[in-house]
Amino acid sequence: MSVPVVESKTGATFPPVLGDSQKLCGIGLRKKSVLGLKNIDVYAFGVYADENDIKKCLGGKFGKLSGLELKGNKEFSEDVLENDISMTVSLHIVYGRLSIRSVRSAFEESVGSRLQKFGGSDNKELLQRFTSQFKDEIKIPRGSVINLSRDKGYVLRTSIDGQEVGSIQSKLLCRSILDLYLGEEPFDKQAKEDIELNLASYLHK
Ligand code: DAO
Ligand code: DAO
Ligand code: DAO
Repeated sequence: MSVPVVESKTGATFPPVLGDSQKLCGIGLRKKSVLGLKNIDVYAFGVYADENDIKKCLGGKFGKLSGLELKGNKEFSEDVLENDISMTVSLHIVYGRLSIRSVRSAFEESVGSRLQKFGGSDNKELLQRFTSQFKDEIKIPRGSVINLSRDKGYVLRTSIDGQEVGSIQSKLLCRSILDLYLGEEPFDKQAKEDIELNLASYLHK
């Protein structure tokens, strides 16, 4: 993708490249049902990945397969999640009344279930250390951009509107967060397919 991509329902606009090497692979929408009554759009998201990392980490194993053969290939998506590939998920907040309290509880539900799935039972401390950073006075108005980046060495770095708010080295946490978008039960299935197809295309460039 070489021009900004606009998410049609929300108008959120994603630059084609982040930093100097991460390319936009696909966009989607995170919804949440409230009390089983209505679905609210919480944020639009874009997933970015470093093309060179993809080639370096996965080219040997998957480079000979065509895009079609890689589509829906579980091992390929698993390896994208597991390897030391620089990636960013960029969240563009569209819900206008987001409180830190609801971020904290959504996080515990979505990320917490993955921490349990991939890390076993004893991750309460990691989760708590993490959510304790979500201070009540932080404001996340509509239009805020939260970037969650997996840097080299499985460091998860978080920024809000370009201001770094924290970083933590945890392969498990990186994996659990990316799993929300690229795992077996993604927030947006169509987005996951688009992202995987683009990731696969980097192998052949
Ligand atoms: O106002 O109670 C409400 C509904 C809020 C839903 C919030 C979902 C939060 C999703 C996580 C956002 C992460 C930035
Ligand atoms: O959509 O369920 C979800 C969770 C996505 C990850 C949320 C990360 C929120 C980071 C907010 C930082 C505030 C200090
Ligand atoms: O305890 O080592 C530490 C510092 C942890 C900083 C965590 C910052 C969390 C920012 C929110 C990220 C949401 C994915």
